[in-house]
Amino acid sequence: MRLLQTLILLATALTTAVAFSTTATAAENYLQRDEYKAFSAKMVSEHGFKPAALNKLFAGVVPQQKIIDAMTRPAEGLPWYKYRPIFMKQPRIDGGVKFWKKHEALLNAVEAKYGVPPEIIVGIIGVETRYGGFIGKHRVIDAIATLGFDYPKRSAFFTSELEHFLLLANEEGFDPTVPVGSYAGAMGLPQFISSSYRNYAVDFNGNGKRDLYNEHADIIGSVANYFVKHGWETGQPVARPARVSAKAAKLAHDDDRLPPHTIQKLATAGTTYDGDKLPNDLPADLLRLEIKDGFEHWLLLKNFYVITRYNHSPLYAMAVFQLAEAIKSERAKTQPGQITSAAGSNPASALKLSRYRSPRR
Ligand SMILES: [Ca+2]
Repeated sequence: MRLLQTLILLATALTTAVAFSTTATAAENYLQRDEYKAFSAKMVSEHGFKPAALNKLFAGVVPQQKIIDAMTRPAEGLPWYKYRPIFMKQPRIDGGVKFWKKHEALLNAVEAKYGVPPEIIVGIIGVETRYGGFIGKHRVIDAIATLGFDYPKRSAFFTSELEHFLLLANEEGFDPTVPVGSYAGAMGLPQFISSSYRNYAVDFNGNGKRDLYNEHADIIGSVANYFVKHGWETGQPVARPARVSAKAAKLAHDDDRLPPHTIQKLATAGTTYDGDKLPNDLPADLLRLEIKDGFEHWLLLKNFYVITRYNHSPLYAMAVFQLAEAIKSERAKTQPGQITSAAGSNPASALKLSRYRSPRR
């Protein structure tokens, strides 16, 4: 299966390469550009790449205006009440239950090793790629070269990602013209960018390579390892629905940050929250999300911040959390008597999932 997929991808890449050779002119690709020349010189001097091989590779890489366009209008710019329905749909919840069932043994083995509960891993993969249903359509090399060389705002970051990508291709033994991914060059089912792939992906099935496209052991294990390396606290909650006084509302924010307050401080200011009482000295924060007729508030714990290390938008992290809870709740309906993992979430918010699925207020 993998060989077939590789052959198909390779065939696609070859077709594309032929198209490039007939349509891309020297003026269109990057070979004469100073940005490329500096990058190439670095790859040669620091990593021993051959100039001729780099030129051959980049002869088929042309700037992609559609990638720059996509960068300038991310979904995370939407208000919460428009962002949430993108992910909280019944097919995506059902898909998560199905994915969990199919990979249950792996999810359990990964939780035993890393302490990250299945629903969070399934939630991430569900938000990122609908469990592999859509992994992106851009060649990774086109995406990160375009953003590195033609998007000045993030040029340093994406030029570094391009460097990581070529090193990754060498380390994992793949052809750098083959992988496809998001407009920002994120790869595989968990959508790892190149530096994350190199730093946090794991070979969980021990076959000697880290494959985030085809090997579910590596895919699931890598998401968990990413969370652990960014401070996931096993068994701790993520977030709770909250109600706030006018005074507490002033402590709420809408960007990503480590919890600067404590449960006690927020309670004293007039915050109440669903679920069992949390320790007074636990670091906590308040998130404010825009709904149609105002704002809703959430109590956040450290693990919510850890989810924002995957994508810095609190909207993203909340979508992952709510999808995870919805999947866990849906799955519980078909698993009578089974004790589901309580780590990273709480029974109270699971019980409130009917509210999550109700039409917008
Ligand atoms: Ca592997």
